[in-house]
Amino acid sequence: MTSALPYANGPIHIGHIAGAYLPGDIRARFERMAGSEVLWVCGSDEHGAAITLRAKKDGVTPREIVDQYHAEMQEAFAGIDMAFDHYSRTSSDKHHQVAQDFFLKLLESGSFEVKTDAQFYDAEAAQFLADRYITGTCPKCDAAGAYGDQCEKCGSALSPTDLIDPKSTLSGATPVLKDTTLWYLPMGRHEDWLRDYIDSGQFNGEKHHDPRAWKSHVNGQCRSWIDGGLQSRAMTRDLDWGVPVPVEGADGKVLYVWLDAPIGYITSTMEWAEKSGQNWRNWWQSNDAELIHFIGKDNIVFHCLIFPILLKEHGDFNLPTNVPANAFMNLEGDKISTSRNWAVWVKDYLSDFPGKSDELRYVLTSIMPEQKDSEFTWSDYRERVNNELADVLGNFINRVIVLTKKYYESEVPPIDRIKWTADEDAIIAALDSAPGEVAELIRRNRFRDALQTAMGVARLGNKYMTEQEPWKLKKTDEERTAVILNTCIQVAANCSLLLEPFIPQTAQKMQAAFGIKNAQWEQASGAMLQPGAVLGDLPILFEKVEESTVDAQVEKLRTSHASAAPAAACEPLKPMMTFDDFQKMDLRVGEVIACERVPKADKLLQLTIRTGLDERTVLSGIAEHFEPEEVVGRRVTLLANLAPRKIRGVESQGMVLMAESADGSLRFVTPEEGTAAGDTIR
Ligand code: B3M
Ligand code: ZN
Repeated sequence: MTSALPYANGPIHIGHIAGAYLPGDIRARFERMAGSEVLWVCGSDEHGAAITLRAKKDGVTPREIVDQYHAEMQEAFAGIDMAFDHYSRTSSDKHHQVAQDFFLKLLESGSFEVKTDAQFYDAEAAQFLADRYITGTCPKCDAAGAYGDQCEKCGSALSPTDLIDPKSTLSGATPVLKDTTLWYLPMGRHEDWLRDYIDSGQFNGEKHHDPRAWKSHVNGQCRSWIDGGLQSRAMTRDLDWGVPVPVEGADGKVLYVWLDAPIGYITSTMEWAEKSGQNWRNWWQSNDAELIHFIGKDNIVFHCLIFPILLKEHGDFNLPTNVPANAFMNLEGDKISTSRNWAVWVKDYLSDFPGKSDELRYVLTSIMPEQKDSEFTWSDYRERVNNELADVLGNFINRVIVLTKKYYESEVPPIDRIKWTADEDAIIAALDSAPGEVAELIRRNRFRDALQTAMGVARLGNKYMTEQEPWKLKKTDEERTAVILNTCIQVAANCSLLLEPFIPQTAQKMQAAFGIKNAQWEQASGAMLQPGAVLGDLPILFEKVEESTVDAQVEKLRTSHASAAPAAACEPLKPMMTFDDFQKMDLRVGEVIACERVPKADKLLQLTIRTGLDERTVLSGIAEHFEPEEVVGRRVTLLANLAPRKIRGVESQGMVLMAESADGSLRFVTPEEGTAAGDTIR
């Protein structure tokens, strides 16, 4: 099993954990308890534009960036108990060697098409530009700041040459197209077998996996990529940071990060195998091994289409049997954003809530974005910790320990079968079925349901104790009291097993008190602790969270977000222009007299504007910010002599000026009261 290699360009936040790491940890912990042969590897992804852009921004080298965050990320993962078998890093010599060998094997087998292509080159920075280093106006929705590979406003996949007025983010200069040699992966060649692999779980004419075990949003995204036609993708880049292309004369060229990073899973396995005297091939090249990738939804194509092509072309590797990608987790009503500092950093959480990693694991698992985006709020965090962990699990376990100590000097009391009732039968039946139910849900990657099923056992025990009221019976019916307490103790012991994959620290404290060593899943049963066994002491498992505590966290989020805003607010100044350039623009006051949505274009509004010269149609990418009725009647600033362009079949004649703030919100540039349609703006 693998979890996505996090880019070593920033700290780990709770969205990362809920997305690609907590699922892997829960599954790995469970399989280890179930006695399966399981290996869970990960590592830092240290190449790619994400790293070099951060280095440029901070004025340091990529090596300094990756060294800092490789260490920080490992610390954060350890702090929240991500129990990887091995955690590697792709800047290591070992990985460079493995990735280069992999590339050469594919080169020899003719997997690539070598093409000389025009690529954008920044003469001032003397560097070819990766897609993310080029920004310009989106040809689809007119939005400024679209990247060479994608417009974040309308989501369109772009190529750098599609951009209008492209600029280099390194120097601001207009890049020039310059020929360079690139090694392309002709993905179109693989369309037929990929379609079988995704749609029917077939590979090499045999059943490979059950496609119904895959999440529908994963299959869906792959299918739409395949149906859209698989374009050839360049697998090398002209950059100086990355795995050098191991070909004579390819100086200054590196492997595309999405070629080298997934191979990082293999390197990580090799390093683990060397460390533990195992044979890595048993995990990647053996017929009875399964390969599961835990990732976020933005990595689906790379893990379900591109990496399988690379593995198949290499010829010796297994392909993934499941890629249960999670969606995204949002935070307090907004997307988590590193650049806007809108995040709960794991490191900060652990210092604000020392010893509370299980509380965070519990909440993140409870709201895990398994099928669709979900939302973390501090009030929800507080409610779940207080009402579920503290009031149900913590309260139940505490009463079991306290009452057993008070009535039986902490010894498990014997059962008198005469006093056994159907109530106990029901509890034991639940204990017999829970382990199988939880196991099945975990293996189907339904971690929320698995956790709630395990917590259901604690809920059942708590309810049973409250209803049976052993503290009342103690005086009048000793034997019945013993039956009830013994049953509660069995429930508590099962909770300590069933909950371990989710909240390992708490579970292990409970197991220690119950004298359970080296807990195995199969130990879960209705008679885990025999009469005479002695229960150890246990402190209160969960402290309640005060409202003021979470209010402070929300306040901290808002202020840290605001503090980040000024830095991010000002986009870099565009290259100088001349007065003549400015003279070419004809800016007018316009009045919006009608406004409607554009069918199938959820970002666009169609405005009808009275300009004093005429009434004209202008399309504007503001549909996510304004309702049509909010726009009608406004005075706007209009660039009136912009060449008309057809967008989504509608001719747009001009552009309405908007001011974009750091948080992405848009506002109109409104001419003052007293101006009228047709007034010239100078
Ligand atoms: N470094 C993470 C991301 O896209 C990316 C995953 C690589 S897994 C091989 O955020
Ligand atoms: Zn766009």
